[in-house]
Amino acid sequence: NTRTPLMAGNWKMNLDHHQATHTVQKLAWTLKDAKHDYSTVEVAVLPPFTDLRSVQTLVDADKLDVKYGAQDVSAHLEGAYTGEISATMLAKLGVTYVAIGHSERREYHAETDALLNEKILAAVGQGLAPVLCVGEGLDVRKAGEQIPHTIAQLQGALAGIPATQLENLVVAYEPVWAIGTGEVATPEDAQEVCGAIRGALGDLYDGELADATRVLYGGSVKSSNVAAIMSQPDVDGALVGGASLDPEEFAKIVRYQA
Ligand code: G2H
Repeated sequence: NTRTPLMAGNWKMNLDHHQATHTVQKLAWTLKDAKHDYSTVEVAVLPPFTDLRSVQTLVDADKLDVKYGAQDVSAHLEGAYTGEISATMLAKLGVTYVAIGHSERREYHAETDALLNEKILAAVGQGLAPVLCVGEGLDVRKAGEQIPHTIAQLQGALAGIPATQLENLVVAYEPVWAIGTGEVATPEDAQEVCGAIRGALGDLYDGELADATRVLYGGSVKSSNVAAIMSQPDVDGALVGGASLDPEEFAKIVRYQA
């Protein structure tokens, strides 16, 4: 396949803007020392909103190949929505990616598939690449319903959005039971659902879109387990939480082939 692997660090609510600058600088230096070729594995960080301007300034000044993104976006483009951040604002900051529907947003902010659908439209309308997060909780996994559950989330979030707007779509499969728990899905578990996601994209759209869309795995990825997960044919990268806060560890994850 022609999909360039993507390693995206989801910092969640960690690292202030000083720490963000240090972390990205250290990551870039470590990858430079390792002579990392960013065209073989793409690297992105998703810092808190308050860090984005600092990260942009650093990336521009040092001409870094590290991309950056946001962890959420408003469904609205402007107006009386106190506390929200729009896709237009993110686009102005040079943001490439935006996570949409992370399980922590679904759980703590009651985000529904219908809302995520609007957020995806807002993001792609401003040229941002959505990283749509899907995945089942433990009860669903125990019932063996992980595929229908995850595909229903995918269908709900993409409902009515034409393929022409999804050229930059990324999907992240994050089994909730594996998030921040140290409990990692087996490579076969990851492949099973990532493959089903690609199949569903083919059914919803066509083989071309399914083939071009990167499907990431997320959930307790670290340097010691990333290679096995990446060996699976339908896993095109990782959404990394805790392990992305340490730039040396994250660089090792990026360099999983080395
Ligand atoms: C899942 C993941 C990053 P962690 O939330 O999105 O976090 O790697 O800490 O399990």
